[in-house]
Amino acid sequence: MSRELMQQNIEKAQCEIDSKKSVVKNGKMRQHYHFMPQTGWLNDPNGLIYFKGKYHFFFQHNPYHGFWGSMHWGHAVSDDMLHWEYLPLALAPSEIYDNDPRGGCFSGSALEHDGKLFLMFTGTTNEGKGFEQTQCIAYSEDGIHFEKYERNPVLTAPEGIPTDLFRDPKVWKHEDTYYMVCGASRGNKGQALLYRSKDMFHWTFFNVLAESRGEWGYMWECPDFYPMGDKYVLTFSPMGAGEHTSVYLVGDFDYETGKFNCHVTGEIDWGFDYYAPQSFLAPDGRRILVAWANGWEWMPLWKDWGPTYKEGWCGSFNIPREVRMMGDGTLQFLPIAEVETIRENRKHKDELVVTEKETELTAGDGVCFELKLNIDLEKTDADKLELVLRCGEGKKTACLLDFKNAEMSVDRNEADGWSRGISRSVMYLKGKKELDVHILSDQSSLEIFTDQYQNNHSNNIFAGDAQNQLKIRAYGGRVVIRKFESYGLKECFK
Ligand code: DQQ
Repeated sequence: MSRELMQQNIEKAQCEIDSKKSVVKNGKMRQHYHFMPQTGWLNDPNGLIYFKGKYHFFFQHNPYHGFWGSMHWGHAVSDDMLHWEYLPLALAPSEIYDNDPRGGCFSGSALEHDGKLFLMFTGTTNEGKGFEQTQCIAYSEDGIHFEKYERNPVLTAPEGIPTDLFRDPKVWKHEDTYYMVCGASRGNKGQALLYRSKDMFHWTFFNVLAESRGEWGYMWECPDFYPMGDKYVLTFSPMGAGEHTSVYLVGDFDYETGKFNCHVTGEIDWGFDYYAPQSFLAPDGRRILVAWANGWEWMPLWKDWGPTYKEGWCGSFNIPREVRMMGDGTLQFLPIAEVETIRENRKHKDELVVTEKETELTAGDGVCFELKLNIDLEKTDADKLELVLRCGEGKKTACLLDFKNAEMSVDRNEADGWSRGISRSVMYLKGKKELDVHILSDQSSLEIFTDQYQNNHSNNIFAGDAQNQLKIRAYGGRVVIRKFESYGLKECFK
């Protein structure tokens, strides 16, 4: 019976999607090469996996409205993480443990086991005692149609952890044991709890992998844990940690004791729109990281989720990134190389000297484009470089690289009459001879990567097609750009 109920709920949602998807497709604000829903709301990436020859992305989804509510898992497959085929929804609320309208099937992960695809998710319900979050399982033979495990939930909140702050299981297998890291809160401090299991159905608490001492907030959402070389990386999105939306810790992990000794910390992205990242392994061994390009109302600089709900959708993923580790244990986050396959219309210059006079550049159609600069810091004597992006009709987004103070900022206060805020970060310029800048612009987003992909700003802006100019100028001297390259980027949304 319960299997049928989920199926009915999926079919109902599917009809809704089919009836509205052409409106979204014809919308003016929809993305062109970033992953987004066919209709409705999308937030966290879930269950990312390469399974039976395809990339599978699942996502937190409300198929009914461009606002959060009643969480389903959407599902799509791809060969390149850019062109997607949407599949039937994978999970819909249907059970006593996941059927609250302000709950549903919350975030989680995927694992292949015995040729089947297993999803581990958080069921969120409210039986009158407040929200209760428990960890649950669903599985599929074909990777398309899922069935919830009849003995769900497989894990409930331990003593001392509020039942509404225990969620987002990330599972993996090491040797003959399964492990799971779960986000939690204890005594108002965020925690990543580590569990282990011999069969994925019976779990025992192993250790607290890491916890906030106050600096990283009161609750950790969407933790992830994976090896890189001989180190381990823990990432999470802290609630109540100011402007820090996605944090990474690098350290040593011991499977005997379950102890993680972290000695490097960093920020994945400084922008307003980068949250709940989850990683997975591509078949060629790359560690790929995908996040939700938006944020929550409790964030200090949050304004709202943007105007796209008017076109029947809300939410996209940031461009998938490859994670690499530097010699000092810090991490780099590079847009996936697959982006090169959708490039067109290359423009390049081997040397470009930027003065205080504003110069216009060209990049694709000025809306969907990629820009790469390599700044020669030794020949540059200016204090600052300004890149004026998506400019036109009196609007613009300004990216300022302040060499003197080693600071970077992205100002979207004049971007579109809707967005606001200035995202800021430091740059690591000491002893550097050059500075790289890489920009990806899509219809409603700007992602700016600098400092060897260690200093990144992802911001949504809702700029119209007439905002297609790109300008550059220096302040207090000249900036020498050793290499300038730009491309248009082709349409990928089906
Ligand atoms: N979004 C999900 C939760 C998660 C939060 C609910 C993070 O599972 O903690 O949609 O954005």
